[in-house]
Amino acid sequence: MFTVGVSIALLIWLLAVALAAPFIFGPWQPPEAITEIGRLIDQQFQLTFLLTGLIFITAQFALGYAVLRFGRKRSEPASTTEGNDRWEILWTSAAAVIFVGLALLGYSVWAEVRFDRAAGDAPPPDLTVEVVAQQFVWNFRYAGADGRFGPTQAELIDDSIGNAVGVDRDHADGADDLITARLAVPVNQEIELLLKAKDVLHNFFVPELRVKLDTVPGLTNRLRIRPEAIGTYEIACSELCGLGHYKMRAYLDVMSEADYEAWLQEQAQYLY
Ligand SMILES: [Cu+2]
Repeated sequence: MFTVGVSIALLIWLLAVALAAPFIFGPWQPPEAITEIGRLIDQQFQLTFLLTGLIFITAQFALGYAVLRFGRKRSEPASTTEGNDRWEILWTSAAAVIFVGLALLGYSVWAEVRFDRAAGDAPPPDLTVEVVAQQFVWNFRYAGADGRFGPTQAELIDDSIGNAVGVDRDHADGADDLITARLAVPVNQEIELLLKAKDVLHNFFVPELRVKLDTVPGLTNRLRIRPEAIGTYEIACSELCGLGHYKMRAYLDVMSEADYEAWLQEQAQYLY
């Protein structure tokens, strides 16, 4: 016959296993990472999941055990406990060490993405593309054959003729700038993305790259990527940016060098 104590302990254990199972058996894994940084982030993620998962399971089983062990029999009088200082100190400091340790480990991965590669220490990029977000479209600008982005002016912005970023076509640097709807890049090259926004906050998110960074009006956020697998990947806006947010997406095409060159030439035909 199950007592209330046994039923509660079993319920706690069952809930703990049911909550942990999807993470252990992994029906919700992210898509495979296509960058070295992506794999570093995955390792960090898995370590965090493993440690916090073990702690979660241990704590829930201990809780169920405590219910069983210290549950009051109806015939006994109620009693109180003062707790155990030694155990309190032990698990509080263990939790502090684990969480601070994870944060320090994660910091080095984060710094690799945000500082070492995005800032001045990084080698010059093989290609720089400007990513300009607006409600509810992504625009990509390539510097063209001269390798220089032309100046932009707000008055020149005209979506109806495809000049979504307001590039000055009369300027020598701006005459050959390409503005495209897809982000094409050659595989295995160092790509620098300059993230900008025309109106509100948006967020550049490509799950396979494991990068997610806000585009902020008035700021240029830099992001370095080096995709290693040819393919097409979805770019989603990951910041609620207005009524059309749900349909704000574009595609990242990682191509062979030859395909990329051909794509660039094809796009240049549509230059106005
Ligand atoms: Cu958006």
